[in-house]
Amino acid sequence: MTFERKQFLADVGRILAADYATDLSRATRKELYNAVSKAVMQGAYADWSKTSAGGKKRCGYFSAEFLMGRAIFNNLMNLGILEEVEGALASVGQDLNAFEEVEDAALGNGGLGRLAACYLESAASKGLPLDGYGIRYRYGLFRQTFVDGYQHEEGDDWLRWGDPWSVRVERDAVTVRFADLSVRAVPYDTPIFGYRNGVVNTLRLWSSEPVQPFDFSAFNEMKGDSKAKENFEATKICDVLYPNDNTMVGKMLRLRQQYFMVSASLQDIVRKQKAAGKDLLALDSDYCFQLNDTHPVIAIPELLRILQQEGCTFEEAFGVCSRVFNFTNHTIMAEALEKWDSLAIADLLPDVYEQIVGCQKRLENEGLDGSKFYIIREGTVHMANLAIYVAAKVNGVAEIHTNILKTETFRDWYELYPEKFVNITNGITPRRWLLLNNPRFARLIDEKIGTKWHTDLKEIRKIKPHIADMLPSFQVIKAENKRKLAAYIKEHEGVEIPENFIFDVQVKRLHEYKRQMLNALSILYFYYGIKDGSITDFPPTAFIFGAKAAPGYYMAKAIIKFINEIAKLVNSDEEVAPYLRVVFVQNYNVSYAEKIVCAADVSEQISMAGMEASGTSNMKFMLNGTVTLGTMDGANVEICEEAGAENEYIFGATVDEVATIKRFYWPLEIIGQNPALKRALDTMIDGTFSDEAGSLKKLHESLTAGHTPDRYLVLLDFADYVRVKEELLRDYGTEEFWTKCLLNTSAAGKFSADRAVSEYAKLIWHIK
Ligand code: 26Q
Repeated sequence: MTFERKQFLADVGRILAADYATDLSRATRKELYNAVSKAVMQGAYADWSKTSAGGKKRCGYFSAEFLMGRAIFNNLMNLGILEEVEGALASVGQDLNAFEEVEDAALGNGGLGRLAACYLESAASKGLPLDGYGIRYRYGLFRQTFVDGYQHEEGDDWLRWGDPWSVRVERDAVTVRFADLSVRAVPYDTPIFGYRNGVVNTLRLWSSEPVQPFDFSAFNEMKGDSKAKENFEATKICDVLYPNDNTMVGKMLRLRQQYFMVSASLQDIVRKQKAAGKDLLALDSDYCFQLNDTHPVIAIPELLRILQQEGCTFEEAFGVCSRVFNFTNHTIMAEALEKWDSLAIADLLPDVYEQIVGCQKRLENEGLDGSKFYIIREGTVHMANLAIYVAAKVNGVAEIHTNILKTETFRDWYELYPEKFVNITNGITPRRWLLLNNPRFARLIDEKIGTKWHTDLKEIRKIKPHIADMLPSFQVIKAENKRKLAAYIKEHEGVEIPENFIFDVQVKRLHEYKRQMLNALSILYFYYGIKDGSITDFPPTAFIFGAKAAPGYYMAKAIIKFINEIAKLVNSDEEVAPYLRVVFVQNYNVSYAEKIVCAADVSEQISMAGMEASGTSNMKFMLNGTVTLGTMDGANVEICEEAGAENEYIFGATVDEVATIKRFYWPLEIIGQNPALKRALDTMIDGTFSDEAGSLKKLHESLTAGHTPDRYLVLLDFADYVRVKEELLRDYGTEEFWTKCLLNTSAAGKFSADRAVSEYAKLIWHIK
């Protein structure tokens, strides 16, 4: 996009006048943000219509979540006009950085949703024809605050001021039919700008509306108000993102959401194919679809239904589906694998259910062992099995995860269809996660090796011979990033973190398997150790947490309360003040992550081995020059391979050890042998912390009592964790330590989302 300052400011002025009857000198921040964004959109429109014009095979990324974060800075950077716009605004006395207060688009929970966002950006930057399809939730992920240490949730009213980055495409609206209700699906398109290559792909999010905008029969006193109710139900479908991560909640409205987005997307695409006079049986020469976990898997029976409605036989339609659909699994947690009550689907979507039955029958007709291979069993539909049976390719998201899928979770299916299973290790976009969030570090790298790494992250290994040179500047940059983060935390959380402290960070969704508890207990261990003199010369460390808990996840919320209580205890104790600080930041989101990732000294990736499919924050920290304190889980394993295990801090039971230990695990023995651990645990029940609600007591029980105490082996790994953590903290600040940091950056090439989408394109999508 070429940039002309005068023209740009004139455009902004025109939009301000038209939309808000105001001008550049009087506009509020929100008005100015909307006008600047719209001016950019209009400027890029020609490229957008050019790219989406078609002509080559495209992939649709079907996902219930797209965690895009803030659009403006990324878009301006990718269009190559960040400095120009900043300058133009400065020339009229306005500050681009004021847009830092613009809220994130938080239409996702965590890793899976952010991965979708990174892949869209990377695909556009690689010139790959990938478009996102999802739901335009009226409310995104809840906003989190803490009240007396407890999480409180508020609605995320992200559309209050409109969304200047999307356009409503009325002409592509379709009708989605449920047994009890028909709704209109209207798409809103958001441009996805490639990094300085003129490519613009599309994120298409569907919004639900009543088929009949207003029904005057409501005024007919002879009739009931059933239509009015129906209109209300129609808008409700897109009301809110379900705030769950790695757990499934079997709510009918969630099923409606899933069907709504895939039905709308497929109807839209089939209609266009027909209008272009294409043979629907050859749909796979123009399209393929990636199913982001099981959430959009109902697309399979929906396409079967549509194709038969268009005159295909079941077998023909099945053939098309087996060529266009692919499935990514993001979790081995049993509670996240979607299962739906057959009756629920049959009631809500009878024609779709019929197709699922068709798949089950087809599978039975193949003479497969029904105890191993089923889609419907005992009145339950297993969405992952449906996906694996039909899809062309099934992939896990890190080597270790794909191996677990092959040997455990989906072992029987893997033995049946070995050629279907592939691994594509996750990746992150280096534009948002280094160029944008850590510009000074990016410039330091540019100075040494040029800018090729911006679009080919493997190049970053070339900094290796320059590491010694880079150390002083790197330390200055990190210190500056830490200062900025500390100031932000001071302002937003009211906690002071001295800048000479080590910043030890764990940010991710709150889940028992991610073991924030392990981190929390280690802090208590250090705290009491410093107080009783058994730990001396402790390196001053700030433990920084960020995490949202699913509102219905009792234990996760209890862990937040526990950590907030620890923070209160530690931060108000003058004796330990020179050594310890604890802060749990509120409302952790993409924009907070951008500030935190560039300022961290330690990246905590401490899940129980075998539980974290991949993790992606581990990659973000690594790229920004942070060592990993972690278990051999998810992508940590590959991080060790790339950077050398000697440059990370690894502890704990491995997947194989976990499997054997779990069979005879008895945590009380461990507690008995470790008085310091016992003291840390006792704080949950001995009155150290206020616990009127009894949640800390329940936490204590989850670790020590019941049928399966300590399911995630927190106590088993505790001693090793503390040992390695102390070793890390004591290494901090040495030349050797800083060298490790930069070796991590230099080895992060593999974890580019550019590499990941290229693999998808080549191995799965067959697009260029
Ligand atoms: C399912 C049904 C009903 C309601 C909610 C859900 C639901 C929603 C979100 C289930 C799971 C999720 C999210 C899962 C997720 O984010 N998984 C993470 O995916 C990342 C990207 O691959 C991995 O890096 C992480 O390891 C994995 O935890």
